[in-house]
Amino acid sequence: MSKVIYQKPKSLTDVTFHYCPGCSHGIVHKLICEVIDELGIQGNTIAVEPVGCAVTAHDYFDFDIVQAAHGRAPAVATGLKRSLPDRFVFTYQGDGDLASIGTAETVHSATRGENISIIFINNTIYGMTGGQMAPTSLPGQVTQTSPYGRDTHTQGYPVRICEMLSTLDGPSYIARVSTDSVQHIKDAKKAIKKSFEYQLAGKGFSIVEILSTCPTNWGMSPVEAMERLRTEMIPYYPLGVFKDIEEENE
Ligand SMILES: Cc1ncc(C[n+]2csc(CCOP(=O)(O)OP(=O)(O)O)c2C)c(N)n1
Ligand code: SF4
Repeated sequence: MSKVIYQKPKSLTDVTFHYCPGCSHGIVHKLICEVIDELGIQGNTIAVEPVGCAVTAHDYFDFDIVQAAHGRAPAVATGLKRSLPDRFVFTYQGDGDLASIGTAETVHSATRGENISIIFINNTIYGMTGGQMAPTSLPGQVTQTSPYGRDTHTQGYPVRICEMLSTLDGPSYIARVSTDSVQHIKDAKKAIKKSFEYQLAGKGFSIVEILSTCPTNWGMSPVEAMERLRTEMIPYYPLGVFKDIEEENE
C-alpha cells in the first residue's frame, strides 16, 4: 500500500509559476497555501495581491483575490475586513510596494491595529520593473538606479519595517523570517501560521517580513543569491519576533 508523504497544497493551482529560477516568491506562495489548507480556510480567504512580480498571484492562489494599486493593499484589506469581518483577509506585498509607495498605508493600518495579516516580501530591490533601488536596498548595493552602490549620504539608509512598526501599540504580531535554508523556511511557515491564527482569533494587525531573493536583478545564480541573503541580508535585517502580544500578556 502506498503512503502519501508529500503533496501540493490544495489551495495552490496547477499553473506553472512564472517566477525566475531561485526566486523566493514561489516558496512563500507554497507556505501560504499549506497554512491555509491546515487552517481549513480556503473557502473563506480573500487575498489582496500587489503590483510587482506577484501581480499574477491570482493564477496560483486558488481562493478569492483582489488586486490593489501599488502600495494600497492594506487600505483595500481594511475595507474588505471591515465590511466582511468573517472572512480571512491577507495582503501579499513586495518592498517597493509596502515600504515605498505604500508606507503610509502600512504604518496607518498597523497603528489602527486592523485585523488583517500582511506578508511582506523583502528582496531589497524592485523586481518587476527591472531592478531599481528599493527603500530596503542595502548600503553599497548596486542597482539600476544606484550603479555605484547605494550611497547613504544621498540615498539614505534602508528601512527596517519590523523594528519601525514594533514601536506602535496597534500590531499584535511582528516577525522577520527568511527563505535561505530548510530550517528558516520551516520557521517562516510557523510565523505565517501564527499571523493567520491571530487574525482568526480577532487579535488584530500582524506582519511577517520574509527575507527573499531576486537572483535575476541581483545578477546572481540562484545559489549565489541564497548565499547573499544569508551573509549580507540577515546581518542587516536580523531574524526574530519583534512583537507578540501573547508573550507580553504572560
Ligand atoms: C502607482 C504605480 N507606481 C509605479 C508602478 C510601477 N511598478 C510596478 S512593479 C514596481 C515595483 C515592484 O517592486 P516590489 O514591490 O519590491 O515587488 P517585486 O517585483 O520585487 O516582487 C513598480 C514601481 C505601478 N505599477 N504603479
Ligand atoms: S525578477 Fe526577481 S522578484 Fe521577480 S520573479 Fe524574477 S527573481 Fe523573482
